Parts: sequence; C-alpha cells; structure tokens
Amino acid sequence: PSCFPPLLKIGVFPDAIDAELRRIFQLVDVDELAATPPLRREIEGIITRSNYRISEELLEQLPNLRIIATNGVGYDGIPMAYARNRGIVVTNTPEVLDQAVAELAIGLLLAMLRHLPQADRYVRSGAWQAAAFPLGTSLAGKRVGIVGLGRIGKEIARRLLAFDLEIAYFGRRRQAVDWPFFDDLKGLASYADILIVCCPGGPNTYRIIDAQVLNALGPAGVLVNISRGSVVDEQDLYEALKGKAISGAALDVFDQEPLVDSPLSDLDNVILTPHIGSATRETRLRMAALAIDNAIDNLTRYFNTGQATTPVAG
Ligand code: 8YV
Repeated sequence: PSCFPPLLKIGVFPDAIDAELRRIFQLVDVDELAATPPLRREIEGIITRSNYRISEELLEQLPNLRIIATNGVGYDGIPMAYARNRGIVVTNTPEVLDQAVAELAIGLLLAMLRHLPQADRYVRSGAWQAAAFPLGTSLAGKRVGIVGLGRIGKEIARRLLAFDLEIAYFGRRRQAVDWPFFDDLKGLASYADILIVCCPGGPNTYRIIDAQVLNALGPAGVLVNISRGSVVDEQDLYEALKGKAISGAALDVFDQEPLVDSPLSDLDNVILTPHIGSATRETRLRMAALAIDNAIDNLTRYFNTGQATTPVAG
C-alpha cells in the first residue's frame, strides 16, 4: 500500500513504467474517477504525459490537488495560469529527452533531403529496374535556421555542426553563441534553406510559422517540426506544400493528434511521424524515472515544507 495519496493517471504509459508507478502509488484513472465521485477529494497529485491536454474542468473536480507531474518536457497541455492561481505545482522531465528529440530532427531532415521513404518504396516496388532514383539534396553547405534555441535546439545545433553547414537562430533573445541571431522569423526564413522548429508550444508560439514565413523560406526550402503542431499554421503549410511554395516538410507533431484524414497524407513532399521525438526505450525509462522521482520528491517535499523541488516556470 502506498504511503502517498492516490495519484490520478492521465494517459497511457508503457507497461514497465505503468508497473513502476503502481508499485509506488495507488493509481486512479479518469474512468474510475468519473465512476467514483468521492475519490475526487482524495486526489492530491496527477501524473500525465506532455502530449495530453488537461482541462480546467477536470482540475475543478479535484479540490485537494497539489501537484501535476508530466512525463515529458512540454507543459502547454496544462492550464498553467489556472494551476498557478490554485497553487498547484507543475513539474516536467527536461533534459533527459533532449538527445532523442535532436536525433529525430536530424533523421527527419536527412530523410527529407534524400527522399528516404520514397527510395525505400522505389526499391520494393521494382521501379529501380527501370531507372535510377531521382537526385536528392545535400545537407552540407546549407543554411539551417533553428526556431527556438533552447536545450533541444542546442542539441540539434551541436549535431548539425558535423555536417559542414551554417546555423542561425530565432528566439526571444540573443544568446552567447557564434551563430547569427534573428529577432524576426521571416528574416530567418529568408536567410535559411531549412527551418527546424524546436520552440515550446503555447500561446506565445501559436502558429508563428505561417504563410508569410513559409513564402520567405522559399521554393527550395524545407521545414522540420519536432516541437508542437500548434507552432505551425497547418492549413498554410498544406497550401505551401501543395503549391510548392516550399520544397517539403517533415512533421512529428500536428494540430490534432493522432493525425486522422489529413490532406497532408495525400502529399508526396511531406514525411509524417507519430510524435516519436522522445520515443526511445532508454529515454522513456529515464523520463518515467524522473517523472516518478519528481512526483515523489515534490509530493514529500511539498507535504513536509510546502515547497516543490522542480516546479516549472510557467
Ligand atoms: C512526451 C512531448 O515526451 O516531452 C514532450 O513534450 O512532446 C512528448 O513526446 C511523450 O508524450 C512522453 O510523455
């Protein structure tokens, strides 16, 4: 039996992680909560995943909620102003997933430039017997614009340096790096051949990648998004891809997830992956361990001192 109050679990966790959570906490899922209203007063913590949205209405039902521990780095799915007003601590699992997300960004970029999904299909279909596969584009010598030079953006830049290219970045402020800083996203898009979107989701970055930015990126331009679907105006992106205003896009995140019946699926100049940025065994186990430690540490620290260990600044 757990020495902690019941924890509301939102989202599906891999079996190993779910088992570890149940070893430590009495977990309640959303259906059980709905079926047993008295449980609402007992819930003092939530453990969730960063690609789930939590409504204020749900939090309203939990009068004694004190902490929301998300398994992931993004917390744009959590009503932060509401949580702050209620004094609810929000914790996340930063850093442990930076490498995995950066690796996916590089992989998606190379797959896009060298048309790897199409090349695989080309061989399997037997088309190779009739003609050579069309030429791709080199990464070397290109200008890569990083939208959001945070921890993940810096991990991507660190890897890109091995490809003999130029890096520039857009963000809220200039940083102590040698690369050109753009405080205007259209300016970065005009400069760059490639844009890699790795800024947080949320109101400050909502649809900042729009038709104007995509037109500035230009007909040879490539967009990679491993951040949040909300950062890109998806309709503008579809029009830009369909009308060849940009050359192509590789997307791991979308306005609505999972992606269902999207016209993006009909285009051959887009690569679509199912929000797998942090989805490696090693990373997810580390994230879960950190999320569980955060939850335990924050729960115990909070109950003992009224202070949290790792609140997010949101
Ligand atoms: C989570 C995410 O990592 O970390 C984030 O912000 O976007 C997600 O990939 C994943 O859902 C694990 O909880």
